[in-house]
Amino acid sequence: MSSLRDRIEGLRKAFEESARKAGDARALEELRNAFLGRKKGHVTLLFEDLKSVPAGEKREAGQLINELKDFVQEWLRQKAASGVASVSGGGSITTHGYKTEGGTDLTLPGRKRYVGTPHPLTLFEQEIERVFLGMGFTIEEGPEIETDYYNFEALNFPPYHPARDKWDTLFIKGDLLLRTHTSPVQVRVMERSKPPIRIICPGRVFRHETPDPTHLPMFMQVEGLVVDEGVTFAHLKGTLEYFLRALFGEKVKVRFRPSFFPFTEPSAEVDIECIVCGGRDAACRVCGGTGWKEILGSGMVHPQVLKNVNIDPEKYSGWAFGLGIDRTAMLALGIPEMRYFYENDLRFLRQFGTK
Ligand code: FA5
Repeated sequence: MSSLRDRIEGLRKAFEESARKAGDARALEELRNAFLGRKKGHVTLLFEDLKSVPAGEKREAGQLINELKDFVQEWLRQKAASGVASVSGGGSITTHGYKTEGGTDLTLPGRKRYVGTPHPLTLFEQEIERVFLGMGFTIEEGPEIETDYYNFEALNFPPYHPARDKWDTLFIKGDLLLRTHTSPVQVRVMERSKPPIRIICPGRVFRHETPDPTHLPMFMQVEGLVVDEGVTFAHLKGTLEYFLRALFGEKVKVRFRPSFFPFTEPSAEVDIECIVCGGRDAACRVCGGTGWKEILGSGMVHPQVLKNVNIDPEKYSGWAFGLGIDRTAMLALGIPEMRYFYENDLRFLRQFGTK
């Protein structure tokens, strides 16, 4: 027993001496292996030798070995906690004693990395496109910076016409302006193609507007245009009702209301039931308590517009619509504020698409 006691005392001194010299994480790790290593560590071997200690002395011997083990472990723990463990270059040890690469603590929980997803308005626009592509429409685009001619004049707004006031325009310079609607794309497409025409044109539009829950100075529209022989208002109504049912479900309540646009005659605006309050909140900031919200303007293409692009109005007729994507999306998704779409708050955006 006394020889075992001497051995333990000798090992403690040897550990203290080596520990004083151990200046970095690698040396500490070596020390740990030398004393606590699972096969040949000094302390491990002492436990092996315990098997041959006479039964009467086993308890005391085991206690002495455990004290040495605790001493070594506690010393290493304190050293690691004091920062030596984070010494860089190759492996290091953590406070838990796990070997790591380049100072990384493998025992810490992982960091969640978020994968980017399309913006909810992009997803909604794709949904709209899917329905119209299914009906044989094709997709066209036009410039966001337009001339007065395409944004107004070709659409039957003569200069100084009072209807221009409805589209509060952001002018750039001279004849150039930020398009106030996607209708100029109708004109560009009709100029370069012959009927039959069946297109939609999604894009950004700009107006000098004060933002509120359902109005923004920059928003998205999708234009639709059909020109062919024998096209009637019934086609317009049937197509838009089919489209809105595909988007909102079979039970959606929709109403057509007479309206005025210089480039369509007759014209109608389409309202959808207020999905935010269901018409039950007199103070609803989305529908103002009416229970309805306008989502699009539409009508039969004015004969003057067809003449402007050299399409014979005696032979051909057409219908068109312009839908607010942001406003329709807010109703479809039950969002009470259109501004949420543009605030880039990840807590809002992560609710859409794949997480
Ligand atoms: C137009 O812009 C016409 N060009 C629509 C049209 C096209 C009529 C083809 C006939 C034929 P209006 O200004 O009403 O019309 O806008 C159409 C839709 O855009 C609105 O119903 C609404 O959904 C959306 N919208 C209008 N102003 C804003 C705004 N400030 N913020 C967000 N959405 C808006």
